[in-house]
Amino acid sequence: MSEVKEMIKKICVIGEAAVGKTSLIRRFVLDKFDDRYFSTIGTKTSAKELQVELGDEVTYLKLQIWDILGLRSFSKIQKNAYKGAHGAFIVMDITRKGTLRTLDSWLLALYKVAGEIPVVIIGNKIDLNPEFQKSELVNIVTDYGFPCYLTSAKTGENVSKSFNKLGRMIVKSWKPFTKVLPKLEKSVSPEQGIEPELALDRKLSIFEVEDIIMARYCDLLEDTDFAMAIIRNQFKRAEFNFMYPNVVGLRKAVGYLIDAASTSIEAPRLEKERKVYTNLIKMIE
Ligand SMILES: Nc1nc2c(ncn2[C@@H]2O[C@H](COP(=O)(O)OP(=O)(O)OP(=O)(O)O)[C@@H](O)[C@H]2O)c(=O)[nH]1
Ligand SMILES: [Mg+2]
Repeated sequence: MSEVKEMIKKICVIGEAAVGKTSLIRRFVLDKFDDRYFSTIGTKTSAKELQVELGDEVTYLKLQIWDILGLRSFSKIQKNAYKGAHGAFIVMDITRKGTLRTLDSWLLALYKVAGEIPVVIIGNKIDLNPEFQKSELVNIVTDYGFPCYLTSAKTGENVSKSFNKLGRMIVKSWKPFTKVLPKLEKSVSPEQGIEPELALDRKLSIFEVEDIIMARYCDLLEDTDFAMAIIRNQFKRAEFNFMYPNVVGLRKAVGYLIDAASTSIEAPRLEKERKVYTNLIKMIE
């Protein structure tokens, strides 16, 4: 008789901005696609169940899928989101060759937080360049032995296959060929996106400030998913576009965020938090 197991596992979808992370998740979970681009505000989760069969064993694997914005300035949000992940996709856009060179820096940031978890590499938007050679993708991952797929969130090509593969790897507790982290730590330079800790005597960019405020707000509410839902709503209410931010808009959005937390956080704590945000905004160059 076959054995039946159930598991709930967290996976992250990471990679540069606009490579198609949200679109891949949308295709997999809802079987839909949208040509318009709305960059993900922070993180957003969704869920889908897979059935993984290994020999006599059937595993019902519920994937909690974390969609994480790709813009590099949001490294705090990104790192927070990797905590406790059991698997990840690193997504690249085959029509933007530069994104193919970003694997190591994403992998390093992920593995520093989550350990050497199973990873599947995605070269997305294959519908836009069907001539693209898979070997180009395979070459950049040979050292690790990660599986790779050329996908299209638009047509659905290889999307379910990629999720099924990652699911199987998680159930089998897959590990990379060699210890990856020490090698990456030597080879990836800070300019490749791994930001040094913030020195508080320097000026900050508005994106850095947004990143710190959003990450602090998630810590404050002790529930990233809930906090991100509030952030999305309040940014919308303040008509604040976090990709094209300005100081006046950010100040207004932050005011709304503080108000929205007033039912769950005690006033003195919230007042302290408001002061931190106000001071951060003053530090914008
Ligand atoms: N032709 C084509 N377009 C795609 C594909 N996947 C995504 N796109 C488009 O690429 C743009 C960016 O897609 P998103 O899924 O929002 O990208 P993202 O990686 O989530 O971006 P961030 O949230 O900013 O990090 C959108 O206009 C999508 O419609 C694909 O496979 N083929
Ligand atoms: Mg997105």
